[in-house]
Order: sequence, then C-alpha cells, then structure tokens
Amino acid sequence: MEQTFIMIKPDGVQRGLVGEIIGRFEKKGFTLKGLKLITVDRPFAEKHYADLSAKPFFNGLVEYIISGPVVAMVWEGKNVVTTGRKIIGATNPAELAPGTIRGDYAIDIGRNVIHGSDAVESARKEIALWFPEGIAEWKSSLHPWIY
Ligand code: RTP
Repeated sequence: MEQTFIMIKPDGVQRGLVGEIIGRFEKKGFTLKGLKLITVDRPFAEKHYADLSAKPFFNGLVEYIISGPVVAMVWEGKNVVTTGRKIIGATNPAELAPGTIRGDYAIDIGRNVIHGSDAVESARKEIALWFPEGIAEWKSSLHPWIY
C-alpha cells in the first residue's frame, strides 16, 4: 500500500493546527503509520531539502524548518501521495484553494504550515530519512474498503 511523508512545519505546531491537520487525513480514510514531534538540526534540514539547495530561498527555508518542533508523520492509503498533496493545497499562495490546509490556514509561501512528499519515490526516501527506526506495522481490522 502506498505511503507518504507528511510534516507539520513549526508554524503549524505553534499555531495549534496539529489536531486539525491529523483529523483531515484521518477523516479522509488514510491510515497513520508513523508519528513523532521532533526538532531537527541544520544538517538534517539541509538533507531533507537537498533538491532545493540551489534556490535563493534555501537558507531561509532551512532556518524556518529548524526554528521549532515539527510533527513528522507517515500516512498510508490508495493514492495517498497525490491525494495528500491535494489535501495540502498549492505551493503558490495565489493558487491556494479554500478547503485545502494551506488554503484555509496559510498566506505566505515561506510559512505554509505543512509539507507532503511530491512522488512515491521521494516519499520512500523521506520516510527512510525521518524514520530510520522504522514505522508501525498494523492493519485496520475494519472492512478492507475502509483504508
Ligand atoms: P513542500 O516540499 O514543503 O511540501 O513544498 P512544495 O513541494 O509545495 O514546494 P517546493 O517547491 O518543494 O518548496 C519547498 C518549500 O520551500 C518554501 N518555498 N519558499 N519563493 C519562496 O520563498 C519559496 N518557495 C518555496 C515553501 O515553504 C515550500 O513549501
């Protein structure tokens, strides 16, 4: 079953949006497989965002991510990578749709509350980076069409 890495960024934690964000993924029907509150250091944040290291906003982005605790999560379910990105909403604030997490709670691209993997392959890498200890092995005992 497909998995994605979702991170509630420091602004999301400090604004008290953790419960709201987890609720959106739970109510959609996805399964929570990993969850921890963690403050990461600069080398770790630089590794997570290595693909963006040439961007002019890279240093500011790293400062933002290390500024306080984040909630790192693994969610599982059918098409969870793509659907997770839809639940999160667009990166560009001008394209933000109401009803998405960023559309409802974010204004600024540099304080956009949440991260979600953009592809199955990046999800695999990000889960390995953030959860080197591994994640929970459990299956819902509900009917199989309830993910
Ligand atoms: P994320 O990786 O956090 O889920 O975001 P994303 O795929 O929607 O966007 P991406 O292009 O990967 O950018 C990663 C994060 O960098 C910050 N950013 N700042 N122009 C700017 O100042 C700028 N552009 C991007 C955002 O926090 C974005 O989520």
